Amino acid sequence: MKGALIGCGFFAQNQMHAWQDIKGVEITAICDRDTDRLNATAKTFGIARTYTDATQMLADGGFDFVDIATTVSSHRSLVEMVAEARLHVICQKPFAETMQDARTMVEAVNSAGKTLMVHENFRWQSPIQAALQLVKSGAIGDPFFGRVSFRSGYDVFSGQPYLAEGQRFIIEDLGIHILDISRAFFGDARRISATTRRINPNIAGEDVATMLLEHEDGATSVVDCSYATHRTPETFPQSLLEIDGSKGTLRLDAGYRLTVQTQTEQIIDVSPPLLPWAERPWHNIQESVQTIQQHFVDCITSGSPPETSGADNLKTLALVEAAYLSASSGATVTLADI
Ligand code: NAD
Ligand code: 89V
Repeated sequence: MKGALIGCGFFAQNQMHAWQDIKGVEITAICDRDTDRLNATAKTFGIARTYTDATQMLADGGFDFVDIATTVSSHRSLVEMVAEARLHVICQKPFAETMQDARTMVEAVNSAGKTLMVHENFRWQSPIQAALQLVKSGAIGDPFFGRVSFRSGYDVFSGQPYLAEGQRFIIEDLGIHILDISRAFFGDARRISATTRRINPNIAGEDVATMLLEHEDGATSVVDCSYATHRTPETFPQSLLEIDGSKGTLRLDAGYRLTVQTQTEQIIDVSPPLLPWAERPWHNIQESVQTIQQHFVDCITSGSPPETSGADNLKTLALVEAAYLSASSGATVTLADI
């Protein structure tokens, strides 16, 4: 299977490493408007075909899928171009700036009869997968309450300066992952209420968000995120879990320590492996990049829809929109209205 990548920035380096390690996949062309980033990436990964214009790369073709690793404002036009070229597409989160853009992209790729997956990788982290498997196996009975928590003081702005500039920050960039994890455990939500704060005076958007979700099956989850939390141990980029079920509880604590309490107590080390190209503390995220990209390839091969397909991601994006609406209005928002 041959692929092409658009966007050779900060995070695309992880995607390129992961493609290199996925059997049967070769990235044959890359594109970035920034020639320094383009050439540096071509050199690191030995890519001969380089482009500064995605239209030209798509016209030349020679690949089966396109990996879009640009920031959100370019997603709609790029996804539509890839759909027009009748290729499979994997696109980074946040998938879209508006629900309308997201729905249009899903429709465009659907009409082309191709696979569309959103690179929503946090639910694919191996510690989260270990917890999900336990809950799905019925180990703690029916889950009725959950907390998915991401609190950190890590400086994300040095690697991704654009995060300091947008009017929206933590829900759109990070909360989107944490809301998606909540969906993976508890299913879709009926209603959400949220509060936000900006603690760091040097950024434009909110860096603290607390969200309360009422899920369709009656479970409640609290999704809380902060980049203004300075504490030890610094847990970046770990998502922590507390789940209460009818037969027991599960906790994923700092240091990838998973505790399951039923009649007995089980403590499991679910530390993610350190892939050869990965580095701490990002290795947890980096491993999930490889897992999600492998899932994309498997889905194209088998013809089955990805778990984090474009259509699925509409539900996560709706939670993001609803959370901002709730935070600004002070009201609880019904997801069906988004
Ligand atoms: P970045 O700004 O470092 O890189 C984006 C690159 O895309 C830039 O080099 C830019 O020149 C290029 N680009 C933009 N529009 C283009 C176009 N139309 N044609 C060609 N090149 C174009 O950004 P980043 O930090 O790498 O983030 C990229 C995306 O990845 C964002 O949406 C971000 O939210 C996401 N991200 C995801 C994770 C994760 O764990 N899933 C982690 C970090 C970032
Ligand atoms: O995963 C992400 O989307 C990143 C970070 C972990 C820094 O929030 O932007």
